[in-house]
Amino acid sequence: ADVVEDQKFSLKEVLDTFQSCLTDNKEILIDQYVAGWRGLVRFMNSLGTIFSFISKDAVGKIQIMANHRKGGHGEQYETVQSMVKYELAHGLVDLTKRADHPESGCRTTLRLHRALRWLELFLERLRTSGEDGKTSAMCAEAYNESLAHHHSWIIRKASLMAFCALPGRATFFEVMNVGTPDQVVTMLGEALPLIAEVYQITEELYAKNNLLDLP
Ligand code: 1PX
Repeated sequence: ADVVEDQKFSLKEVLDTFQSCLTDNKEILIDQYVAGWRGLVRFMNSLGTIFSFISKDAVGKIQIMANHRKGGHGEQYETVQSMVKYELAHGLVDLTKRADHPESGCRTTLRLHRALRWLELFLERLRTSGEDGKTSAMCAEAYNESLAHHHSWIIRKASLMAFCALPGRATFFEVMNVGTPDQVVTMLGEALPLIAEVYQITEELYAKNNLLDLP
């Protein structure tokens, strides 16, 4: 059964899920956003156990968001916009230091949001890379331009080490299960603008509400 599931898994479906989180009036649906992350984590897990420390943290954050949705105030967590409004109005966010709300939706989403920027930069490099492009270098560059700014020295070291275990571009494209390298490049070209838009909308919302440095 596992083999069959693995065969069906395609990165295109995952990126489609991300795109579906954007509503007509540019709100971001948390269920779809979280589902997108679930799919990415599944993809990452298929690349090897060396990524499990990353996967563990991501799954924890995905779970926190799913719990908010399932909780008594779940409807307030329908979109990132409604979540920000609700949590700020009710003092549910630690704004300057970690205190009573270490699992606020706002700070948890901010972590995923920063990782989304890494994803955007990494996929853009993959898309424009040549046949002999080195995935580990692309991944490290994308990381250093984004998430690394928010990580401690030890996490940065561990992450850069893990990236070295990434398969080469050809294998990586195969694992995506999208088709030929040309089809992967086309798919990425279609998906990236929407990922960038989701990122941009969240970034502006967080900037407007002074939430970009939540502890
Ligand atoms: C075709 C490309 C698809 C690749 C899919 C890969 C999906 C990766 C999902 C990664 C999600 C990472 C979330 C990290 C959130 C975070 O920054 N957490 C840190 C801060 O949290 P805190 O609660 O303490 O404030 C936390 O310290 C993180 C710990 C784990 C290390 C995170 C390293 C992130 C590197 C992301 C690159 C993944 C590379 C996978 C290779 C495919």
